Amino acid sequence: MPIAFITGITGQDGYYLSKFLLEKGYVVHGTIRRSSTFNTSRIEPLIAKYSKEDNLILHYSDLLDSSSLSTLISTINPDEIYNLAAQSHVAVSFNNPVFTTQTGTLGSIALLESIRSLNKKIKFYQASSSEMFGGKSNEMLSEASPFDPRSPYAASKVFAHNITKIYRDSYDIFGVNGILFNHESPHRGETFVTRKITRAVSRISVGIQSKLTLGNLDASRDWGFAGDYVEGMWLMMQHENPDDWVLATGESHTVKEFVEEAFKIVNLNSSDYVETSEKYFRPNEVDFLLGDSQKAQNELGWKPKTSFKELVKIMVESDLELAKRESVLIKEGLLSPTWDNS
Ligand code: NAP
Ligand code: F7E
Repeated sequence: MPIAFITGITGQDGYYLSKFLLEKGYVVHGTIRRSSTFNTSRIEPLIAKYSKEDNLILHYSDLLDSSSLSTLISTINPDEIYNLAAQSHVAVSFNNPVFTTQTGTLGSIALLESIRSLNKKIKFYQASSSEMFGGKSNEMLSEASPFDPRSPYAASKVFAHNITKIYRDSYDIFGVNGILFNHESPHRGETFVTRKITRAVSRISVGIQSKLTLGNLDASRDWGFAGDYVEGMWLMMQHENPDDWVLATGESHTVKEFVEEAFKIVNLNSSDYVETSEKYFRPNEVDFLLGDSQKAQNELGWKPKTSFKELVKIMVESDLELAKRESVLIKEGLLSPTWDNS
């Protein structure tokens, strides 16, 4: 059975990728961070299903603790490493720039060094990002487009991207960069804009929220479904030669369009509920992102399967179920809504 090692297994992509690999028959090892509360809620169903037979094994680690990563790699000796862990929130990276940079850079170099010294046959996937392009023009972006990072987050991703290439070229290591454009799902963190919108729309629809406060409604993103993108990550690791590939849908929509589509699903008019606040504007904005995934389509046979409208519907419908349960808890006095102030 092939063995995968995933950093950031508790995140959105960690959930979809580990599910995908476990269903393929992999043994999956993942790193979790010690926290005062449980942080494994996304992967609980996978733990219940796969951990009894030791197909899913979790280890405490942190990207800032290179010795723990090296010990794990030498003990597990995986076939494939997926480096998904990061402080992945762009706005937060302006508030926590040092932590974001350390996490975004040290983990990748520590893992690559472990591969170089322990076993150069281990394949390495780096979670690169469309944020690296900067988004100042309306052009379609491909693997050949220049990087122009606009946040500490994006700058750290450029380092990790480059060091992966450097190890690939210098030491003949199978290191790939997946340059992924935004991908969302019902498991998306609730402070990213899509999930913030679908959570709010659902709560407004069941009468437990009154407004939705956002920042820049004109920013435009190429939004796909996370479940489609993890398959692309795996396909990159199965390709004959390591390389860099863009995964994107080839469509860009503004935040305003996402908002309008989400409210349409619950038959409400967004202009009755949406307001903007300076609080959610960033010191530097990525205005427009649109990806060209032709190379991945031609070389990996990868294709995005979920349209923009389907994605919004999947997320709103899933959040409606959560909102209905919250509504019951509020009526029973077991939950106090605080989201109108967030
Ligand atoms: P996410 O939901 O924010 O998950 C991030 C993961 O990293 C979580 O498991 C988190 O652990 C872990 N983590 C954070 N800091 C860490 C540290 N110092 N040491 C160890 N683990 C740490 O992100 P995602 O959406 O799944 O994205 C996965 C990766 O793809 C990230 O590297 C992200 O930057 C990149 N990416 C994402 C997108 C996208 O649209 N989703 C697009 C391009 C690239 P906790 O659960 O304990 O916080
Ligand atoms: O913002 C605007 C905001 O935080 C999208 C990460 O996964 O994708 C993600 O980064 C846009 C921005 O994602 C709010 O200004 C308006 O223009 O959902 P987001 P992101 O910054 O695109 C890339 C590819 C990654 O690699 C990252 O890890 O929406 N926006 N109003 C808002 N954004 C947020 N979060 N909250 C608002 O209220």
